[in-house]
Amino acid sequence: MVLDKIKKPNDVKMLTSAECEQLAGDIRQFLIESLSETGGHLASNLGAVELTIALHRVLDFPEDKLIWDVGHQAYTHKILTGRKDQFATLRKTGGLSGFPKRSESPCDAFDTGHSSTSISAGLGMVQARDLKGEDYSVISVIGDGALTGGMAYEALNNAAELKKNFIIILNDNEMSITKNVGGMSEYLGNIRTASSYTDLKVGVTNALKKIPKVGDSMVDAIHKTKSSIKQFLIPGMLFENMGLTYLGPVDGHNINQMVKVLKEAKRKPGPVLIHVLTEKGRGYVPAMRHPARFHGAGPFEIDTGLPKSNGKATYTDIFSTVMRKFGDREPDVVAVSAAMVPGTGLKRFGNMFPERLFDVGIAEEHAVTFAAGLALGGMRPVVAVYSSFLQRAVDQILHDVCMQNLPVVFAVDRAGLVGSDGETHHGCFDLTYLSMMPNMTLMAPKNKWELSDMMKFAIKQEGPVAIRYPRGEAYDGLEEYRAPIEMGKGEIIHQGKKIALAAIGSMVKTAQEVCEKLKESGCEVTLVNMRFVKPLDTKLLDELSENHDLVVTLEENVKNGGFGEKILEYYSEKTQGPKVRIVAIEDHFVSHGSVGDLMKQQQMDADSIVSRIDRWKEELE
Ligand SMILES: Cc1ncc(C[n+]2csc(CCOP(=O)(O)OP(=O)(O)O)c2C)c(N)n1
Repeated sequence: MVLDKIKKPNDVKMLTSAECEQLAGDIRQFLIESLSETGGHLASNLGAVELTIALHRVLDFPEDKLIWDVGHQAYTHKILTGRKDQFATLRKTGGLSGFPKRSESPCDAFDTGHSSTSISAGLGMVQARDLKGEDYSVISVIGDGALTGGMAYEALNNAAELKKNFIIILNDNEMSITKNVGGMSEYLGNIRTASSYTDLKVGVTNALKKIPKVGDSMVDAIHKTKSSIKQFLIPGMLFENMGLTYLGPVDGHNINQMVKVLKEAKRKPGPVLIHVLTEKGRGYVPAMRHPARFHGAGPFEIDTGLPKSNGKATYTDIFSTVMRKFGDREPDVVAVSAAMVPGTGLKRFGNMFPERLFDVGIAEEHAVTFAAGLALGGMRPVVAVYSSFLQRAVDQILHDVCMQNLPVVFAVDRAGLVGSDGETHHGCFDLTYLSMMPNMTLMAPKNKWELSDMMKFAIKQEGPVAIRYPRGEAYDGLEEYRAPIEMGKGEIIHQGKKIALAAIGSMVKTAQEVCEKLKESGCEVTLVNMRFVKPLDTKLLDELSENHDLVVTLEENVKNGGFGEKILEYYSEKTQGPKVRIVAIEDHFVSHGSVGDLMKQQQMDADSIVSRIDRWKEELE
């Protein structure tokens, strides 16, 4: 195998062109086999194999800086920089990250995970390089999906202004996670179509040039006009008009062609955009047929492409079912997604009510303000976004929704620790950033029934409401606790004394385990499901203070500004009250791994919490 010759960065430069072709095949085989065991972003990586090889033929690592947008397509880069042997640990606790990490390799120039940052980061490096008088290449690779994100345009605008040597590669596979959306995507589609006439265009230009005396000036004139003929002759006019040199479109599976264009781009002064056409899932039929399913896949059977395990209903499934019911019964309900229709469970709603689902692209900020407009127009928008991506839209939630007290429901999926995607994707800040906003109502369900009940409650409110729920299997315990949802009211699940566990959302299940363990050791403990982070059930907190010395709060969120701190603050204003101890994520970023392992690391699993409570009890005695 040619792949065996690749041991360290830059080894790929020693190969012949023919060996590079074989290397691409070897890497594909390796990725399919390895990811069938570990799971990972298969389809995007299969599409970027030749592109990455070409980049590694031209660039020197670690001197040159290569920035991968989102970073989910950087597996070949990891392989070519000596990390192949760690792939069995991909996305596992203590193992290789699924995204670029500067801490993992000096060849990873910038940590990514959230979309559309690569051009900004690259441009910053370019500017720093020139200020320091240094000499290296900076290349940002951005997908057509990531190019739907606003930051990418802000950065392109700035790149055109700064006029620095900078290469941007647009990896265009016509797909975001699902089919890409929007006007830019359509524009790129037109270039693709026009490019099938490349030979004809060259022919036309050459023919014009041959016309004696006027030929050359005619070609020049066409270049200077804004006519559609120009688009026919020069694709990428939009980028050219902005001040970037456009090269392409280039076949993203032809290594030699890409090497040639990359070398040309390095020679050109100013910012250059290379438009590369690739195919998502290339080389593995199930991924080519179902690129969305293989965007971020769990372990799968290689022969069939089917997942190795089929779990129980997830919170996303429950949300999906409720939305379908809303679709039938509530004609004003509309749904907004930022490029995550299948992931957030909106696919079925979209199939049934296509005119009421809006996929706005990877544009969380726009999604939220767009929803504000929908609400003002009399609709009942539900914005379904992953917790970590909603961070992008903090100001839009605050300024455009909360300040005007608009009835927008935020379905905040993947809240808490998400596991293998790691620190860029953990949704552990939302309780903090959502609870600080005036007018916001903030809830988290303890189990699958409560999510459904909370959704029905939320859609009836006259102001903004956020419901946050975790990734994965929905808890189906505590079914008998289904008192109607009332604004700002929690529920007592088990009445004890002295110690109370006040839990929110996913931590109610953990608190239930803690409660059982404490009861076994003879401790009479109270278990409360708070339901609301905002407004807090202060009446219930007052009741707890009457016969409890210690209130332990439990949340899957950072401690800073979270649920526990709110309870602590509430009691701190009383002359007398129980001691409060907070179980939450401390002031650090949490890496990737299984959720179980990560919860242990954070001392947030039931056993660790029991030990902590034992210590806290001793401190109080
Ligand atoms: C801010 C943000 N929102 C959503 C996502 C989820 N996400 C990851 S990759 C992706 C699609 C990216 O499409 P593209 O850039 O074309 O890359 P491809 O996978 O097609 O190679 C999305 C929506 C994200 N990473 N960041």
